[in-house]
Amino acid sequence: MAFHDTLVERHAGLWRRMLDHPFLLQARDGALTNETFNTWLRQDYLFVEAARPFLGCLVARGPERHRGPLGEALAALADELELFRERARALGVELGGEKPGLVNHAYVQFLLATGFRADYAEAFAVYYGAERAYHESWQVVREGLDPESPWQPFVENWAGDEFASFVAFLGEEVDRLAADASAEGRERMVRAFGTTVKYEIAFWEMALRGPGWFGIGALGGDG
Ligand code: MP5
Repeated sequence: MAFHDTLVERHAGLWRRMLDHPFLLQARDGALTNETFNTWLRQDYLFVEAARPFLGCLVARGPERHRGPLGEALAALADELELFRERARALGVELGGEKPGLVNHAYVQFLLATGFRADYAEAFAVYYGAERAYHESWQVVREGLDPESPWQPFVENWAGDEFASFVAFLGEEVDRLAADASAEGRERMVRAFGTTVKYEIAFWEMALRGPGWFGIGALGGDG
């Protein structure tokens, strides 16, 4: 088995839990409320904005062969943020008026700490985890979402063929990095991937429960 699939296999229970998350199943089945979707929308907009330096860090730290493709992915985040703004306008949602919830804040801190301080291979495994997670999660939604739904552009963004090719490329590069890593280095990649999947589950859960901070509620937020 290729190492990129071993990453999922080693966390098969968590991966299944993520793909079976009620947010995704309800979105697929037409049972998700607009309010819950809009919570995800507002929080994920902040997440993508704040996570950009993580990818910038990979561009700077990675091997020369990653500079082009990851540089393009970084530039493409500007279009993705525009997609969020355009959809928010269409849905009558205000972006930027909300602070990052605890899960969002923690996930971003994890990305930045990993990007700046962990082995490059470990940080790359985290990036792969987040991108593959979104690819497969939105594929679940695609199975049942009405193609006319205002949420459909997000399905196309992450479940479509172009993103599938990018995730496949990342998988091949994960394999190359793993082949060059020590046994301990590969274990660090496995563990970091698992932490990423946990954050992905927590992020869907946050959309359902609300973006507050424990004990502080909506008064929370970053700063
Ligand atoms: C992604 C995302 C995908 N937007 N949000 C979360 C919580 N996880 C993964 O990353 P990208 O850079 O938007 O494709």
